[in-house]
Amino acid sequence: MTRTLLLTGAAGGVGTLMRERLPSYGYGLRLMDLVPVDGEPDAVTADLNDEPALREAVRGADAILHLAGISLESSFEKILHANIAGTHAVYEAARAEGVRRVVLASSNHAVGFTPTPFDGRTVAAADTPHRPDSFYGLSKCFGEDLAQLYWDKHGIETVSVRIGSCFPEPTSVRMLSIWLSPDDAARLFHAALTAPSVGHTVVYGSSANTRGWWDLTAARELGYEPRDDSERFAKKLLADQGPLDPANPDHASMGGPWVSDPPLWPH
Ligand code: NAI
Ligand code: 15L
Repeated sequence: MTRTLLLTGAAGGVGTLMRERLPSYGYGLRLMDLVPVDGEPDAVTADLNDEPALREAVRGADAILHLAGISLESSFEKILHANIAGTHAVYEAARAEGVRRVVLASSNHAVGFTPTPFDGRTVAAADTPHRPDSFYGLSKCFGEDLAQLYWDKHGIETVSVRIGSCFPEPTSVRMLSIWLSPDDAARLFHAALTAPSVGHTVVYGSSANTRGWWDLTAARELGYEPRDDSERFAKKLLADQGPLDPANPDHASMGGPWVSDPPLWPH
């Protein structure tokens, strides 16, 4: 049976990659974004904080993949509106409309000040306290805690995915360790949408990277089986950029250069 999935942030980078992939897993996609979605006249064009529009988009959905929001650093006020109030609005709409499963796009920047594991050990989601590296990262911490609240209080289940770098290819040496290929992202989101009894589970979202920093056990327990590895990009990236250096403050934490100079949202 087709499951109706609301995809917020459908016009964005990950949203576009998932629109191309998730239908083959049997989902009927309902799309929403602040801006029109190319070639999708039925998509809902609205702010997450437009309650009637959001309620209508959520109504009848079986689950929500919540990707919408500011995906880089911005002023606290803008982050507050899009990521904090916006994510709260998604959970309120889910509660009001009886949606029982959300997959939440959290980020590695929720824990960006965690030291880079140069010792070769991997970091597990459950062991990592929040150490945001930006207001953006802070909003992802909020999202994870909000998901916990809506599970404990309202029985809405969430998998919070601390996504690494989800792009067609890694573009930095740091990304070799945290790359989530688009195909693996679809595998992971599908596992998160269908695994039984997740309560609120936090997982890291990366491919099976040779240089990976994260223990993917929690994601694998949902049924995720990553198939990609960034290693095929390593030779060129290392030749261009050199290896990560523990003495370089922009390499010393998992958030990379975000700890000192996060990329800014352009709008
Ligand atoms: P993106 O910036 O390409 O897409 C975000 C979309 O959200 C945009 O289309 C934008 O119009 C929409 N949006 C922003 N504010 C909105 C609002 N108030 N109401 C409705 N829609 C709004 O970001 P990307 O790369 O696709 O990321 C998707 C999600 O995954 C984001 O939540 C991001 O923080 C998260 N993430 C992405 C990573 C990546 O590597 N691409 C890594 C970690 C987390
Ligand atoms: C994120 O959370 C951002 O949304 C994405 O644009 C990348 O910068 C990614 O993290 C990353 O750390 O590479």
